Amino acid sequence: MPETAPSPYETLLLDRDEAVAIVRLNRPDALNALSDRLMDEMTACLDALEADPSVRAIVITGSDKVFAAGADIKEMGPKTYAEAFTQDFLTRNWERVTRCRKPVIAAVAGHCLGGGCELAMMCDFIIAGDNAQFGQPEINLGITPGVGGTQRLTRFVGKSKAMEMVLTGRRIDAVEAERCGLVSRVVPVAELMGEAIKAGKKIASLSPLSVMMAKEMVNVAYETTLAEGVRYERRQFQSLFAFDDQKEGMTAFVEKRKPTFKGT
Ligand code: DAK
Repeated sequence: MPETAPSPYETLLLDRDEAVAIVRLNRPDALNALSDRLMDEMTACLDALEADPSVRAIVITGSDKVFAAGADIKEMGPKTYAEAFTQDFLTRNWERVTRCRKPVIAAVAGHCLGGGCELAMMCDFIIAGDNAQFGQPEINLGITPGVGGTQRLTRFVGKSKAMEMVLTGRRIDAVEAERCGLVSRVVPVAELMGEAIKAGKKIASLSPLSVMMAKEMVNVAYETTLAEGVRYERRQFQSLFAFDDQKEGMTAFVEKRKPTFKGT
């Protein structure tokens, strides 16, 4: 069972289950709307988790009913262009999760809208509860997605579905999200955290070196050509033979025992 320590954050709860850190968005009265403070705290929290060698995987989640209903509309509504531009509105603290070198799993139940959907898409993979609803409803507010919703969503689900979601604000349920590749799988909402933590623990039991490299390799697929990506993969793969963990993994297989990875 996760242990809950007193949270150093106002808008996040931080739990631990062995090597898995669980970051829970916690603004229930605002449906976990992603305020500037929340994103500042998310940035600080991820900095701390990355610096802690006992953390091997991170789960970001909300409640059973809402992951996040988007960026905080009440906070951003009154902003002027001059303020948004000079303060670098929302850029400064929104993309920390994309720079995480440790694996980050989004465990999504309920509403996952606007910036909430964009935050989930920044994670390495999404496990959805069967009540999850994904959408980019910004068009209803006279704006557009602003932190990846037109770009990551299009890469995940393809042009036609992304266009429909972005232009009409139509939401998709968990089944449709799995069918179009937005989420890795759907589980009953009561099992969501158990499944996400189990995935985190599996990752935590592996070599942190091959895990970190594998994450980088998959991410390169989104940034480069196929030929360049395959070349990058090959070089990274070859470099794994410099590590003790590769010898340990293969020796353990031959000796029919569980490997003990040391991250060296
Ligand atoms: N912001 C602020 N408050 C919100 C909120 C939000 N996004 N969503 C809900 N709330 C608040 C409601 O105002 C209400 O507060 P009180 O009236 O009780 O004070 C409370 O949460 C409960 O909400 P509802 O009464 O509306 O609850 P319902 O169950 O009836 O409806 C709903 C749930 C999720 C369907 C509905 O709340 C809703 O439609 N919410 C807004 C969804 C939305 O439009 N999301 C997109 C927001 S725009 C960027 C980074 C990020 C972004 C842009 C740029 N950069 C880095 C440049 C992101 C933009 C967005 O996400």
